[in-house]
Amino acid sequence: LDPSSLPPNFLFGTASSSYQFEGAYLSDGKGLSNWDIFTHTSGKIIDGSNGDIAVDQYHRFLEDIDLMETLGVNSYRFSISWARILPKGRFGDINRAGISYYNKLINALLLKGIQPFVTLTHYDMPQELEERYGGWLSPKCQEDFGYYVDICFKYFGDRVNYWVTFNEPNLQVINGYRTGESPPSRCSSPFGNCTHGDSEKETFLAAHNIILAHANAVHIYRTKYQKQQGGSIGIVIHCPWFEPYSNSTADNLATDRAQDFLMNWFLDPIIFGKYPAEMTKILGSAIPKFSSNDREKLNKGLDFIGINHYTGFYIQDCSFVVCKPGQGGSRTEGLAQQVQEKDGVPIGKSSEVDWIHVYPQGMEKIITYLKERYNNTPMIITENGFGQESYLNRTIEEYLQDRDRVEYMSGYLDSLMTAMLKGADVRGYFAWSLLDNFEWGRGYTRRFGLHHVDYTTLKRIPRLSATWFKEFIARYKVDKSQ
Ligand code: GCO
Repeated sequence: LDPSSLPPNFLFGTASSSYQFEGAYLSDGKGLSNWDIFTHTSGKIIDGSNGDIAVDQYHRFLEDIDLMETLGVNSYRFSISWARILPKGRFGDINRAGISYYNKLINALLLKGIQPFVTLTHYDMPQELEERYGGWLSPKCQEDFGYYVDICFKYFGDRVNYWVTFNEPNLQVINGYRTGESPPSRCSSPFGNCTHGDSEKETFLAAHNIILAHANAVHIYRTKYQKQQGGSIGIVIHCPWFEPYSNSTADNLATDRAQDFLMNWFLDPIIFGKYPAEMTKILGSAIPKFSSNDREKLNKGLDFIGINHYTGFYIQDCSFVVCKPGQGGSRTEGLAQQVQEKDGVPIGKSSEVDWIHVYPQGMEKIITYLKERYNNTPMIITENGFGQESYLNRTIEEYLQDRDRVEYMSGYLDSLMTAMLKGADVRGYFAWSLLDNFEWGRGYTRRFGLHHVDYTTLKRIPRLSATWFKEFIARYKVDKSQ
């Protein structure tokens, strides 16, 4: 493992998101977001918790930046809370205190030589927009998003070199409109307490509106700001690695479909102006169409691909096995089932988190796949990380000795560097996450931090992995300064 193979100006950072970190959910004029409403609805979050306080980064950002300085990172990925800037979306005023908070955060980062890497929305939106017209189901949201991002570019863009429009919109729409695990909590089958909806259509409609909102945001940035501000703009996609279950043609084709129905679904339109052929063929009228005007805007609609990569799955074709809907087994999921075991053997070492198996080869494979499909468009690993489950009831000391996380990160970084040595254009790596934080439906039961958070005092304590990451970055720096 030799970080010296990484190019100069490689971004090293940790990632976070506003709802998972900030807290201060009613402070200084912030409006309510769809996540505020969702977590305050009973039965949605496993431990009954919410992000009202989260890890209180809103009040503790200076302390957190000190932790980053100690790590030696040169970038911080965070998201802006849309409802903190526009409490009622475009149907109300700009919240000056919100602007001032992000200005303080950005300036404090820059003072320590840490580049802000800004996600414009990480799953959250003002609740007002959900209520007025059903959020992303309405094309009107494209204009709302345009209005919002223009404000962000205008107020912060002079100091921000990296913008991400959406975080994992592929998971956002699946969780919001198919499984109901996220707001607006609509789902196909009435299990749990989600609202029954026509998820076969809604998932693709919401995705379509998000793709067009992305294109519109990029258009605004490119025409009004990019030249003078000089930054770049991209999108972050949830990208696990899919490995064919067997070497049969059927499983290979199913794997292609699984990739289409999860990642290329967003990346193909943004880069090539159209949905993957296989999706259009299988879905017919269930997937909306792009007009020629849309296609124009979509053409090469990003400067980099943000990759959130954690794990790998095997993919099985559904003609020969009984597939489970929700894991790829339905028509709208491409009839390609995701499983993590073959003949009882998991794809990689199991971790405490059910969906994460440690499969470091997946990092090189996914990067190489995207490099080939998208002509080596610059890529940035915007998230990679390892979780601990709190039901195992450890002592703090035990949580701090996170050897498994160190092993995970070093394996994945190794695999990343191998892909780069073979020519992949990767520009950065962000670990999820700086601190333990609010893990969506899992509340505070799952810990992803390089630093442990004591939830009674909110004290941050570095884990072994923080020290390890710090030493890794230091080796890179020494080499680059020679
Ligand atoms: C995302 C992720 C993060 C999670 C992380 C660990 O969408 O970017 O959901 O917010 O906390 O992936 O599961």
